[in-house]
Amino acid sequence: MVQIRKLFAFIICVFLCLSLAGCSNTESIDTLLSAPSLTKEQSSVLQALGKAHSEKTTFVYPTSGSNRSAIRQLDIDNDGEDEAVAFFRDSETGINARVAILEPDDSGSYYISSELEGPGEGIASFSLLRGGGSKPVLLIEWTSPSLPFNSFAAYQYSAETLELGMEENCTDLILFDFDDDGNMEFCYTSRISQEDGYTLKAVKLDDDSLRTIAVARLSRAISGIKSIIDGILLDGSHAVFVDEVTAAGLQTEIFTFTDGELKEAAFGEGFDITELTQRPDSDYLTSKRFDTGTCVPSSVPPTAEIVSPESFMYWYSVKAGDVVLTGVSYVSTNYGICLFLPAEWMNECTVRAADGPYAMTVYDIENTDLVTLLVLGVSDDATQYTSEGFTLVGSSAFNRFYCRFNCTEEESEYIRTNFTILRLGEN
Ligand SMILES: [Ca+2]
Ligand SMILES: [Ca+2]
Repeated sequence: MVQIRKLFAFIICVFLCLSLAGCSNTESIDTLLSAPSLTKEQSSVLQALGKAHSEKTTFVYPTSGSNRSAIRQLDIDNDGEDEAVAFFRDSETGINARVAILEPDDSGSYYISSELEGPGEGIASFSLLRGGGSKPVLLIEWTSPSLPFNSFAAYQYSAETLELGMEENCTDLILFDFDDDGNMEFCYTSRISQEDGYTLKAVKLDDDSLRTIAVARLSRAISGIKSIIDGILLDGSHAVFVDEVTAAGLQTEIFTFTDGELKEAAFGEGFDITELTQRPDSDYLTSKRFDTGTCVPSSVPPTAEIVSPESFMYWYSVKAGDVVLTGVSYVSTNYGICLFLPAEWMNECTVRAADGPYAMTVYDIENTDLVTLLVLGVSDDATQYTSEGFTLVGSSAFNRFYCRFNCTEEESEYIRTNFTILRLGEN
């Protein structure tokens, strides 16, 4: 009877959790959601966990990343057969979440072959890294609401034993293939101590073992990390953009991955990328990927000869170690848009808020309007404006954006094709 109650509790849990996990887009969860009932494998995994743990066992769902399922079938020892990986918490044995690996037996039922307690109460994300060797790495980012940072732990599984390899605190962790060999590496920021600040480290699965291949010390002025993202610079090199919290606001440091090292992007043309990216607004984006590469926005103009420097947002990237200007735009964080303008305009143009319903107009030195931006709600009638020559350049969930051009065909084409909807906090 106890066993049945346990299993029943588990099934209630799994249905509750599945209904909460509807936003996931993994194949596994789609299959689970569309299944009329639990599959034989899932029931068997539930039974195995129910036998080994108390009634106070609940599943723990990863809160980010593409794998949001609490049970996932993966071949984590590379033997050609899937194991089940399950995340759960048994509040009778502790508050931290646990990971269990379950193997199918000859009759197709699952049994727990190995399980470990994680260093946190929740799970941010997990992934399976493959290197050149035969042993993949199960990488889990664990969360602890009571701590100012997460931790990650890397596990390998063989001979039915899950072993902990690397474990460290991390404020942020990203996966990307920064040496272009087809296998993912990972990169994370970690706090050394209050006095010694933070580091950025890159780790590669080489053959069967994890190796820290690059370490960079972050600016000593920072008090926290907002986020890290990967990007590609103008010269094609991989870079990590670290958005940092300082007493004065935010700043970004850029590290390039070259010759097996993380190098801080060098200064060029008299610019310091960190100074360029200092900004007080915590909601403002760190960087944005464009066709030409990833750029960081700045209010600092590239020269002193600009007629109206405060009108524009300048986008910088790094080429061969030098900071270079790659774009000029008008940015409206209110509307979440970025209107790129021909770079030569910055020396002779001004951007001004226009009259009436128009969001802004760019004027040349003779006060001729070159382009006017109109913002309408998604349900507003645009007929009047299209008859005045406005054309649609983009739309978001709330607005439609129109431009009226009074410039060359080439210039208007450039503005139309580069019009960008910014989604703050995403890239
Ligand atoms: Ca296997
Ligand atoms: Ca790689």
